[in-house]
Order: sequence, then C-alpha cells, then structure tokens
Amino acid sequence: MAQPGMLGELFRDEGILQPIVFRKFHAPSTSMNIKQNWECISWSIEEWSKHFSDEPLKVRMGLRTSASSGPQWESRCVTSFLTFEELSKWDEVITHRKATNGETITSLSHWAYFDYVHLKEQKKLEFLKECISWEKFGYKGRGADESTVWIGTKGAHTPCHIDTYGCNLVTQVLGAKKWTLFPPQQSECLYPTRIPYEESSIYSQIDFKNVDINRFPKIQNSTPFVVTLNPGDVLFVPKHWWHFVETEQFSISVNSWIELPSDTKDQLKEALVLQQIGSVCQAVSSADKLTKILNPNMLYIVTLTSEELFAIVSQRIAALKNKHHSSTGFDHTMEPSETSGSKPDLSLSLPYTVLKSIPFQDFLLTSQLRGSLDGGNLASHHPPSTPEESETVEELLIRSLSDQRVIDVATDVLMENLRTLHNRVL
Ligand SMILES: O=C(O)CCC(=O)C(=O)O
Ligand SMILES: [Fe+2]
Repeated sequence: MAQPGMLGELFRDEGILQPIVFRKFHAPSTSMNIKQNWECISWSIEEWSKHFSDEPLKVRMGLRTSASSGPQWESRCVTSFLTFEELSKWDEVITHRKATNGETITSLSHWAYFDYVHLKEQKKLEFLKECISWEKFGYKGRGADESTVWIGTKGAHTPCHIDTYGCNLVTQVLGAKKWTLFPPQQSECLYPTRIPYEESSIYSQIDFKNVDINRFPKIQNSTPFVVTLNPGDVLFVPKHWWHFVETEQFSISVNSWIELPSDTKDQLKEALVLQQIGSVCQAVSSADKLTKILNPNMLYIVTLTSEELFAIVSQRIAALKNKHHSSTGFDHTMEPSETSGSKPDLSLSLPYTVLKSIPFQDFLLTSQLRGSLDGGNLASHHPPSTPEESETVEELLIRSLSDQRVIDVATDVLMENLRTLHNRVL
C-alpha cells in the first residue's frame, strides 16, 4: 500500500491520470503537527480578519450575470480595493465601490476576487507561512513560498482553462468552491484559444456561466467531472486537465503547481507561442487591439525585440538538449521526500475518491437551474450569441499560428531534427 508520502512520487511520474479528491485531508485534530495540518482551516472569518488587518487587497470584479458576451477574462473585469473584512461581507451587505477605471460597482451586480496571488510576493500574507505545507504528500520543504492563494465572494470564478505546466494540488481552506474538469483528450470540445494570451494558460472560448451550445456544439460530446470542495479537502488536478472554478460560498483556497519532467517540452511549446504572438504584436499599433489580444500582465511582451523572442526559444531548445544528454533527465528541485524503487500501487491507504464524469446534459441542466436560482439568465433563453466584434487579421494570424496542433507538430519536428543532429554528432 502506498503511503501518503509516496503520492508526490506518483504525481511526478504522471502515474495518476484522473482527478482525485482527498476529503478532509487536513483536519487539525488528527495530528499534533500544526503546520502539516493547516491550522488555518479551523479559523473563523473573524480570525482571518484579524490577521489581514485593514490592508486593502486588490480585487478583480466581474459581473454576476453576464449576457452571453463570452468568458469574463481579466481584461473584461474591473479592479478595485477592498479590505479582507469588506470582501468577506461583500455578499451580505450591499456595498458600493469605485473601480480603478472610475466606474461605480455594487455588490449586487459584481463579485470580487483576490485571486492568483503568489504568497511569496505578499508580505501581508506572511502569517500563512506557518500554516501551509505540502509535506504530507511527500514534498518536504514545499510550503507557502511555492503556493498561490485565491479569496473570492460567491460567484467569483476563473474562466475555463488549462495550465500548461505541472500538475496541481488544491486545498480548500474556507467556504466552498466548485471545480468542473475535463480531460485533455476532450480539448477539441473546449474550443481552445490563445487570445487573450497569457503565458502558461490556454483558455476555452466557452463561457461556463452561460454555455452556448449553438456556437460551441462540440461541448455536448464532453464529459465533465464536477466536484465541490469543502474545508480540509484536497483536489489533485492531473496535468493538462481543463478546469472552470467557481466560488459557491465565500472561499479561501491555496494551491501549488508541482513541476513535472515533461514541463521542459511544454516550455519550448510556450516559447514558440510567445514568439508567434510577440512578432504579430510588434506590428499592432492600436492599444485597443493589444488589450484584446494580451492579458493585462502580458502587455510587456510588445516591448520584446525579435532578438529577445528568439533568445527565449533558443534557451528552451538548449534546455531540451541538456535533458537529452543527462541521464537523470530532469532537475528535481522539489524532490518528494520518500523514494522507493518500485511504483506504489494505487490502493492508497488514504481516504480518497477518484472523480467520475457525468453526461454533459446533466451538467447543463444543473448549471442552468443554478443560474436561474441565482437570478442569472438561462442559456437556452438567449438568442444564439455572435462574436461581438469581427476578427482582425492579427487575431486570425495569432489564432492559426498558436493553434495547439501547429505548435505540437512544430515541436515534434524540431525534436526529431534535434535527435538526428545529436546522433550524427555521436
Ligand atoms: O480557484 C480558481 O479560481 C482557479 C484555480 C486554478 O485555475 C488553478 O489552481 O490552477
Ligand atoms: Fe488553473
């Protein structure tokens, strides 16, 4: 039987290809080790408020009910500042706030999300260092510095996407969050896009708050895996699984993306995508066009010269070459603490659940019902949506050149050529 500490090894070997939930994995009462058991899971909202004090948090705010204009990508949201206490009461008290663009936002129309926050970069979150550890999975030394926090009001969500690197461990700390996952093999049903471009994320064009089956019919062939996480639960997301994540009840969650040996190849793919998108953007002079193509944190890429873009690609090629030459193949910066010669079997001595998929129609019905209960619009009551603006030549080019199929073929050919070259040298 595999021990918990061996899980890290299994994850690293990509030996688990299904999402798994460990219910109540972190329960403060089960052990004396405070750090390993995430003491913060037992804190009340008041305790959290005390830790945060009155420091304003930069939040992303999106519409509670969107009229099928597409996913609420970062560029479509507004930003503002709320204290933790204001954020935690956002759903209970009708509040007004000025967003940074001057718009007045109310808690009736918008949700708020302090999201995708690297703990390492936030001094005000230092108090969490004491509570976060992934050691129980065998990752000795992996803690807050390798983790990201997400604090959202009801309805706050992240559009459906895949993360290009690593697998993911997510701990639900407070409240409840619903994850809807799809396997990598169903990518075609998810209508992937690199617009808006964000390094290491591939978005789906589908708005999961308002699924439009007329515009995206292939989604009906998909089989969603749905799970709601409660405090103490840990979700394992295997590499390249699609996910749409929505807060059901004021939520705090913390995750850590675990590096995998196969990431080196994905780094080359991402560098090729960057090179394509970066070169097209060099020819775009309108700021409006750029803000549509690039996620706000990616706007800097327009300043990269073609030499710099090339240098990134060639660094990635060099990394692949090194990997090919070295016998270990991968630099394990975060080795699981326990190593065993043979592969552990999957009958883990832990309470875990392998998620099961549901038919798409069941998923659609539940989400439509929920949408109507929340005062949202039923997708079926909407006229089929049309793209709001016609696509520019720049977008058409980006969409084609950064298409996963193109990048996959380019990478495979490149690697084949590398191997031929290598064999000839030998
Ligand atoms: O919790 C969320 O809103 C998104 C989380 C996510 O995308 C991730 O952990 O990879
Ligand atoms: Fe993600």
